[in-house]
Amino acid sequence: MLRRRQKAQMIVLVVLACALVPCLLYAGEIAYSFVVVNTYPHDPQAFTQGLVFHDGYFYEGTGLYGESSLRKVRLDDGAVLENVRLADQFFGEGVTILGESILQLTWKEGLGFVYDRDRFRQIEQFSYEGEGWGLTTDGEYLIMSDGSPSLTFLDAVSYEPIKQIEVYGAEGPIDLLNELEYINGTIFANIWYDNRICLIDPLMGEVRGWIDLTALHIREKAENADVNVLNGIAYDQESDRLFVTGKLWRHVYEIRLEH
Ligand SMILES: [Ca+2]
Repeated sequence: MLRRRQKAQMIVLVVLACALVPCLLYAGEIAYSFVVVNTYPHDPQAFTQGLVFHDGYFYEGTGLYGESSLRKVRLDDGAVLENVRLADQFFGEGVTILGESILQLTWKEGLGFVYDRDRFRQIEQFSYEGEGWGLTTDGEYLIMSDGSPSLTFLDAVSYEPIKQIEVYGAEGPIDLLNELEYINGTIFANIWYDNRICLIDPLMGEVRGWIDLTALHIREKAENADVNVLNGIAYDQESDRLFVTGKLWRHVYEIRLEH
């Protein structure tokens, strides 16, 4: 009888602890609002899987088998200045720039492509385990997502995995992490089929905040009923400009965060 009572008390304690701990640990998550600063044209045929900004241009990776590409895109009018088509058996995914190289993942093919940034030509390939989704860099490592709550840090020379972090917030593990952008010490991540961008501590994987971009998705949907999900985050380090778009969206939005 005593044993049963102790057991019941323990269950109550565990339940209380489970209820309280998330509040204590994750009270720091910030809900950011945003304002649209500028709107730019985006190719509505571009199934955006990777987006990065460098020196006045977007470098955009698009997906789908038979349609995947790497593009150099002009900001002001969305003109595609360079376009490398991937072979039909590759589904293009995340894109980032490190030094003079552009790197692009593929979804289930386990193969990454390295391009010379200026000549826009493929110069190297590398292999990795699992699926490729988003890709970014902290300037030292490549950081990739694979559709799970894990982010894998790869050596930038050998492409070997160095470490992995699990992204976790008040909602628990954050699954389906997609396109990425490392911005001033925080990883910004799209989440597949979610209108929110998740802000992540790159050291331990804790969620620092959220940006709810539902209003932009509604705006795109009003123009094109077939529009796909929010996906694509790029940052202009020189001018502190944050850009977002989506798959088949007609616009890239420059947004400013507020909270
Ligand atoms: Ca990005």
